Amino acid sequence: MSSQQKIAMCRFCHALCSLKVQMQDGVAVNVVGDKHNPVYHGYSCAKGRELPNQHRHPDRLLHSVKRAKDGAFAPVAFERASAEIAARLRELLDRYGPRCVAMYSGTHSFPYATTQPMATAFMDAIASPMRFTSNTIDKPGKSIAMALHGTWAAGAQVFDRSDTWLMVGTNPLISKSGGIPNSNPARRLHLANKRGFKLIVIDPRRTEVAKKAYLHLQPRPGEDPSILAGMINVIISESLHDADFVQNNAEGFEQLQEAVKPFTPSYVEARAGIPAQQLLEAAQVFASAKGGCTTVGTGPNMAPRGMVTEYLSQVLITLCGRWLKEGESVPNNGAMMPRRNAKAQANPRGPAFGYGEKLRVRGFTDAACGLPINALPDEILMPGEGKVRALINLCGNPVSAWPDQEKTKEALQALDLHITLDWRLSETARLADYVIAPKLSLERPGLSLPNESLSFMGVGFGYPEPYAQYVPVVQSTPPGSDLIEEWEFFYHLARDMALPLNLQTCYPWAVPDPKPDPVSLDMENKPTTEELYELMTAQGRIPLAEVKKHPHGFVFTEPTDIVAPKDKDCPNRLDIGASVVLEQLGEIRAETFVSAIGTDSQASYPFRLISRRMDRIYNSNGMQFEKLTHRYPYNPAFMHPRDLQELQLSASDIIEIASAYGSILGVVEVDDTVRPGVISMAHCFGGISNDERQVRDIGSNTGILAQFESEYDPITGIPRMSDIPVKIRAVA
Ligand SMILES: Nc1nc2c(c(=O)[nH]1)N[C@H]1C(S)=C(S)[C@@H](COP(=O)(O)OP(=O)(O)OC[C@H]3O[C@@H](n4cnc5c(=O)[nH]c(N)nc54)[C@H](O)[C@@H]3O)O[C@H]1N2
Ligand SMILES: Nc1nc2c(c(=O)[nH]1)N[C@H]1C(S)=C(S)[C@@H](COP(=O)(O)OP(=O)(O)OC[C@H]3O[C@@H](n4cnc5c(=O)[nH]c(N)nc54)[C@H](O)[C@@H]3O)O[C@H]1N2
Ligand code: SF4
Ligand SMILES: [Mo]
Repeated sequence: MSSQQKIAMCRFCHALCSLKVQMQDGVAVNVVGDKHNPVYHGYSCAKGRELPNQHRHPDRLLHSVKRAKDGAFAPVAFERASAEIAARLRELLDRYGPRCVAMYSGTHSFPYATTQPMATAFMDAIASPMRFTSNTIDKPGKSIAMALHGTWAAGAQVFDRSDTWLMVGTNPLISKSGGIPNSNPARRLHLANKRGFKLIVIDPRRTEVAKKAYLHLQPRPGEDPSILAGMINVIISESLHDADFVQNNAEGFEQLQEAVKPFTPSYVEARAGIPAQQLLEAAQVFASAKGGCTTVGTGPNMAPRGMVTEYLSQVLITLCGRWLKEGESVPNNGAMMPRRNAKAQANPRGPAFGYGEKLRVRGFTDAACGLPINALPDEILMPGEGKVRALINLCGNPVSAWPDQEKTKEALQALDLHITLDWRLSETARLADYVIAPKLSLERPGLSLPNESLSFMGVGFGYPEPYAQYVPVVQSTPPGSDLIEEWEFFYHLARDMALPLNLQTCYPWAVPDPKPDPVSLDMENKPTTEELYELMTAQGRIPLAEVKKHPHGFVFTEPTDIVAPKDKDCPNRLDIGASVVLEQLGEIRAETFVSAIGTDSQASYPFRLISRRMDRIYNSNGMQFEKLTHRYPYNPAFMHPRDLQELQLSASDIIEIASAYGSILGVVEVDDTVRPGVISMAHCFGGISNDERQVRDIGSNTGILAQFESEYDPITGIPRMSDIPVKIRAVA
């Protein structure tokens, strides 16, 4: 027996934590966080510690599989699968044109630096515009708001140097999502609080992060646009804003001032169910701080008018001048990404929506958030020219994750060709014609580049310091297996279809200026992952070879860059008065609402179901592990004890939860952190059907309570996935 220690990069989720692995005879047996890592500082979570079990999981696919005529799956050699898929795609493309092949990229296309660029190169090669990602059922309002408002060349202030932050419907201590940087967020918040930091959280639930906040506003869900408009109103009326910054760098101030005027503290109190005094305090604390920004999470994006919430959060940053100014040091001037051209000026604004591909349903077009998933099931189901006939599902699980499970299943079953890339037979993979089996994280090299690129996706994302890490392969694939990295799937497919591949070496959300020319790949001699990593980091400030010298990761602070002054002739301004948003504020003000704290017992749907994440589950990943599900193998319906008492319900009772579109069963859990009138439930549970006999074992799919056609954002298409009006009935 030989034992050894190695460094790994976890890719169970997008946080890319650095781990120390105990090896036994060449196989990982145990992992813990790497204490010597300069940004993760030894952090790991229960999911990450399951990596060794994931690699030897009995349900893991050790080779690709193909559906036979009788519906059963049989193993198929990867190269054979690729050749067969190539032939079928060629046939479809020749007959129906490029639009008949669509791709959906799910969450696990993110952690591997090579996946999305190669997938994009393939879609470019077949000239199909039909590229969808999970972004439009996540935080699509963010990309639209940033396009409307504009971005700042020097970037925003970062968490570790700030003395306040406003987090709206995000819980980064659990989700490792925005607000607090996702490398050991608990440590970063702890250090911040020790130096007197004032965190402000807006969330209908007293979340893990809200418990550590200076101020927690616990409103009715869906009222964030009013709350933020109210805060802006207070800030402007009390002249707490950075008038110089606004004067020199923004436009639309007067229109904004006018539009937020009706959102008085007492109006917001009546509407959102938070004390007016709290709103005043939140505005004053935020605006009078020396520095700090705002981050909006999935909750408000999934509630109605999420784009308005996102936009107003950008406005708060600009109004208070929280973008990096001339002469300040740049916290992250790029590590594996190009050196940031940090100037104290706005970037030129591009279009936010209404361009590119026109979809056949509901008037959708391409937009800053990407093509709306909302349209994809109909694009598959609707006959006629342009119908989507083949789908490549790249590391996603639509059956579990998309709203309206029935329609999603119906669409997937209507495809002529469905390929899923997944390590297991997910609910979606079970409907596929081919399931391509990938290598897992310990079997492939790792790069922190995807996480670094996130800082361009929104304020409060990515690394706040120029950190980089490269991690070599930790263990080899199991004997007898036939596994690939996702990029290899696209490479082989292109080669089998005799197509060239031009690799864009940056992410669509983080295109440097000037944009690098795509690199045409050698289609005779297959590149290695290492060679692709070289290409992806070729424009980086720090060469990959230098990064490789630091196995525990490194923060490349030298040399520090200083924000340069604005160009003399710079015409760009940040827009804080976009009419598409301000018009919606008018519509909101015209709405009737129930001014009651708690449930609206008169309404036919008196409760509101809100979204959340659970610590031990990552969307549809985690349920497969006994160690992660011993407490909750299902998704409980978390409710306030007062509501339960009124309904004469207790913990573990089964209830029916019905929205206007569908109903599911839930298992009651008592939780006094949830606002009365609200039910908090996680998604992606419940398997392939809404089977009442199994609710205590596998839970239920909250996507069934949402629907694509009725209530959705007209630009991003995101359906109402949080703040869903529901009614409850006890089930015997
Ligand atoms: N009701 C409701 N619905 C929601 C949400 C909500 O809050 N409420 N959240 C939404 C959000 S934010 C998102 S992002 C979407 C997620 O939507 P999806 O991305 O479609 O769903 P996931 O479950 O994350 O799917 C990831 C799949 O990748 C597989 N996988 C894991 N590791 C690998 C790997 O290394 N390689 C490959 N090829 N596959 C791998 C997993 O087994 C899983 O099947 O769901 C959305 N749906
Ligand atoms: N452990 C774990 N981590 C994950 C995931 C996971 O499934 N599990 N999923 C990953 C994915 S795909 C994503 S996109 C990120 C998401 O990361 P986050 O956006 O941080 O997601 P949540 O933790 O669900 O936090 C959303 C919060 O919004 C609140 N909320 C719901 N509706 C409203 C509303 O109308 N208004 C306000 N103000 N708040 C509301 C909820 O109570 C919840 O606390 O997390 C990622 N990380
Ligand atoms: S937070 Fe994410 S990356 Fe870090 S150990 Fe947990 S699952 Fe892995
Ligand atoms: Mo997500």
